[in-house]
Amino acid sequence: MVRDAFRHPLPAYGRGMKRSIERSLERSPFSPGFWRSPLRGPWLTSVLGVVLLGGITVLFLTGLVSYAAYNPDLSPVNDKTPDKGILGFYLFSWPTDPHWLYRLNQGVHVTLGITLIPVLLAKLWSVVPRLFTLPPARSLAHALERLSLLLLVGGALFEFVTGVLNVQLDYIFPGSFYPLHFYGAWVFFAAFLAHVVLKLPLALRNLRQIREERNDLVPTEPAEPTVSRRGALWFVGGGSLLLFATSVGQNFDGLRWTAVLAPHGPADSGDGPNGFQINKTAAYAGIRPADTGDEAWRLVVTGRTGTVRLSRAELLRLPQHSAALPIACVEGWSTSDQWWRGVRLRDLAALVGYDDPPDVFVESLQQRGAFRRAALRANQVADPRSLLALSVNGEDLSPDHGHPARVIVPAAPGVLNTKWVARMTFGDL
Ligand SMILES: Nc1nc2c(c(=O)[nH]1)N[C@H]1C(S)=C(S)[C@@H](COP(=O)(O)O)O[C@H]1N2
Ligand SMILES: [Mo]
Repeated sequence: MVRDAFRHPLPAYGRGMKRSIERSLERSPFSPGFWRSPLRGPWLTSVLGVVLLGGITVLFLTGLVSYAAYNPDLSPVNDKTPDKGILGFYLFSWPTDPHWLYRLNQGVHVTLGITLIPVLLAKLWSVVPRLFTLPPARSLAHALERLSLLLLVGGALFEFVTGVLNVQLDYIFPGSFYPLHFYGAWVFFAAFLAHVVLKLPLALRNLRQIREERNDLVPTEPAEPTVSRRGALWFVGGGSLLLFATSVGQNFDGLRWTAVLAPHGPADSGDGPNGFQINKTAAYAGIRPADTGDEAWRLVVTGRTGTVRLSRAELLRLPQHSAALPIACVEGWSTSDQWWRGVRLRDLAALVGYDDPPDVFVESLQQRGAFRRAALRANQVADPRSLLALSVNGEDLSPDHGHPARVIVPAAPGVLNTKWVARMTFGDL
């Protein structure tokens, strides 16, 4: 009886089951019939792919350059990626010319990254049926290819998400954004390169051909089109343009009000000489007015010949110099040139025994926070435009811009321009 049942499984039940599995497979993303958009096909995927090839290459290069700008091989504080090993092979002494170098580099990196989001999403949408290809791997080569796609897609999403979160949410990963975004970039770019080598010839052929080859992206049962492929491209491009137009303004003082998407957005930093973008306010950084007053505050400068303590009045009696320089933050916002005035860093180095300026380690009054100290390289200290600024645009620094004194260095990332400076230690780092 039991054996009989095995040999003749309940016929009606069995057939019904098979049909219902088939039907649910048809409705599931694993079935080719599930993906019906007539927009999908080699042409759309190729166009988006070629745009990303250019865009992501620029993102990678500006990212590497931005990383070098942090002086990550200057101990002890700048290096957030001490295990970088050979990934730091290309590091170079960040120059001080042209003085808008970091502003341009980072503006391009962040603005382009934001602008490419719709293109990336459209590209992923255009190939999403392949995510559900069955069987998962037909051969070892196919398995390896799919694994590399996992790194590619995962890497892309990871880099875009960490980048956007860092820009929008003010460093929600304290101190760890740099290693995440940096190592992630190498993994992503390696997979990206492999993908380009494998697919670029095909993409170019798809773009040149009048009649495209059918491939697995073309739906087997296409739905009625609701928009042409060109229309879809315009839609993606329009999305990119909108993102671009609502973020690029954060790099220009007069246009900042247009940067409605930018977190620091339309300026809230007030009018007057100190009325330009503020990153962290004095209150946020926990700077107490009692510690910055003329009575309490002293700049402690240490070097070869010992330690010198200077009040603000004494600093003002040293030779004063001016420099027109921007603040340019890693987050992709920057100010136009501001007119800073104060004491040259190299004059402070000379005060403690260095005619030939060495590196300097700068510490602020701030007790906590990632950016309360920074190391500058000798070439940055030596530049005559590098100042310990006491005033800006003809007025004393405001508390939020770093009163009583702040560092300003040409072409350097904003984070190296330490505010509320308390101590400077000159010497090779
Ligand atoms: N002490 C201290 N200095 C600091 C910071 C900080 O948080 N604390 N932020 C840095 C960063 S990330 C930037 S972009 C600039 C911004 O300067 P601003 O607020 O005057 O525009 O200050 C830098 N100096
Ligand atoms: Mo910054």
